[in-house]
Amino acid sequence: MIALHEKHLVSQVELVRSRVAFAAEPNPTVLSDNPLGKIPALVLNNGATVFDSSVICEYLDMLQPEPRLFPTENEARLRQLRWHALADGLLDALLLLRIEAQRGDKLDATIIASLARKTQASMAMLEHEAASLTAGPFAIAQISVTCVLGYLDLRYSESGWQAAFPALAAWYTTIAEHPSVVATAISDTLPETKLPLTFSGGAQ
Ligand SMILES: N[C@@H](CCC(=O)N[C@@H](CS)C(=O)NCC(=O)O)C(=O)O
Repeated sequence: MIALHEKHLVSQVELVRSRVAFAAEPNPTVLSDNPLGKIPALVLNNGATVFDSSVICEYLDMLQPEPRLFPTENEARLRQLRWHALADGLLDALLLLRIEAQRGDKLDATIIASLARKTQASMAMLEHEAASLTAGPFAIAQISVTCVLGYLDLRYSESGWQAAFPALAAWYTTIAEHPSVVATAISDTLPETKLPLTFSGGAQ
């Protein structure tokens, strides 16, 4: 959604609210658009579907080259793809951690510890590289990192990520005012669950 706003293409897309959950029966409508049962999925006028979010963003670059989300120059492209992979994998780990943590007495402490360790290491790497990450244009990597930080605020509000990773937090404060980020602010009515994740500063 942030990318659609950046490209000024929101008015050309019909938004459909879809309910999905990893630990539940897949939503049949979503499944018919994306066999992985995940959102987002984009259905084109000719009926073809495009997923996942990074492929949708590549498609938006084809439709509307500016502002560019995926640089064409090799080195800049590789940097963006690497940060995007990191942010995307981090978000997957945070989603899995939440699912595992909510399994009550069936939860697996080894899985929780492993995911917590990976999220700590990933955040530490983003913090370490924050100067170059945040100096760049607002492209695919910066959008993915914005989504992860927004998710941390939504679901892991007690993780202390802002104190542990101050450079990322300072950047997020300014980027949260960006029109495309304001327009897509996440809100949810689900009750807040205390999740087992506390970040520590610096170290991986
Ligand atoms: N890497 C994928 C992740 C998509 C994803 O995990 N979406 C979640 C919602 S935020 C979902 O649809 N979960 C349902 C499921 O895993 O069954 C992307 O960027 O599109």
